[in-house]
Amino acid sequence: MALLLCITQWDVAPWLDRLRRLAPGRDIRAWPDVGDPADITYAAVWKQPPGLLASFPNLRGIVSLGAGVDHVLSDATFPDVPLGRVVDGNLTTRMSEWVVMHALIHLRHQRDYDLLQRQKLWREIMPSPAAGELRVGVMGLGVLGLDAIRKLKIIGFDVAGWSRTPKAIDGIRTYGGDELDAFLARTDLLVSLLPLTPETRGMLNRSLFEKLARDGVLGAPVLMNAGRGGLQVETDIVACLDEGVLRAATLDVFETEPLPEGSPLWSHPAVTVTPHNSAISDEDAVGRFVLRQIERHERGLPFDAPVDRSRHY
Ligand code: NDP
Ligand code: OXD
Repeated sequence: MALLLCITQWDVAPWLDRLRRLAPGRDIRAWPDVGDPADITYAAVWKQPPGLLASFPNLRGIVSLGAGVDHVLSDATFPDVPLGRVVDGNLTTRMSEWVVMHALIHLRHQRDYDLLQRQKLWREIMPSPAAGELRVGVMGLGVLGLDAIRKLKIIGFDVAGWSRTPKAIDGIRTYGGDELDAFLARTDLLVSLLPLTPETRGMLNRSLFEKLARDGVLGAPVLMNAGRGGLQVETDIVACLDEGVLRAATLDVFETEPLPEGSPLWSHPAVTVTPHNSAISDEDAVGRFVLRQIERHERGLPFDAPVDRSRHY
């Protein structure tokens, strides 16, 4: 009965230390030092090598070390065992901080003021709308989208949300899956907090950007994406920025990560890049969460945040 930590692209050592400290009595191993594959009953994973999980004959459950699971489910040989994902209050709060901060940066022209400061120019940028004049649309009303939209609303933004199934949120206009065009037509600043699934892949593209509101207070619509890079078509983003279809883009996630040195997004004057850290994880909290999921499963209980594999999220 062993828990395998299978992490690529992050340093596994601190995770292993942390989990062993939190659960000293448990047999915890770190890939590639698996030992006998028959010992592995649970796996906690971030971008596992394809085929690896299928090689454990006694595997009973898998927990993604992130909130997203596209990195886990992209493995065609993914075994038929329960899959859980991270839902953590700290992670959710961090994401909302990122969303609110960047929405305010756009509202208050902060990137333009940074430029003026470097030129020692004392100048006001007008018009300077209030939050209530900017129509923010949040795509994805799950754990992250719901928290972000409520916090945007508290700041005073004119918010609305869109999700696959319709939602009723007190005081907030919401749109269901088939109402995407109406949602886009009232949106000046689009925030994507969607998972990457076969349905959402590539949907942040030119045809969607062209449906955003053209009469907003910022002059042209703004895109913010912290969902997954696979949602966006980066050549369309750059072309739409250059043509004025979009005014600006703030991106935390990219088609290829780390963002390649040659990407035009790095130096585009209307693009803000953050390195997939909008929702910084508290590793202790995530470690405790993962161990709690395994304890629950051992007691015959479902994971706290089970993934529906037919929906891919
Ligand atoms: P949830 O599963 O709680 O919510 C997903 C939301 O997206 C739901 O509202 C769901 O609709 C909606 N959705 C899914 N598919 C569609 C679709 N085809 N059309 C319309 N709406 C759709 O996820 P979280 O909020 O916890 O996380 C969202 C994503 O954020 C993660 O999957 C991950 O990719 C990303 N993420 C990024 C991080 C970062 O650091 N950049 C950190 C953490 C997460 P419905 O409500 O109807 O089910
Ligand atoms: C996640 C992430 O899915 O950090 O949690 O992207």
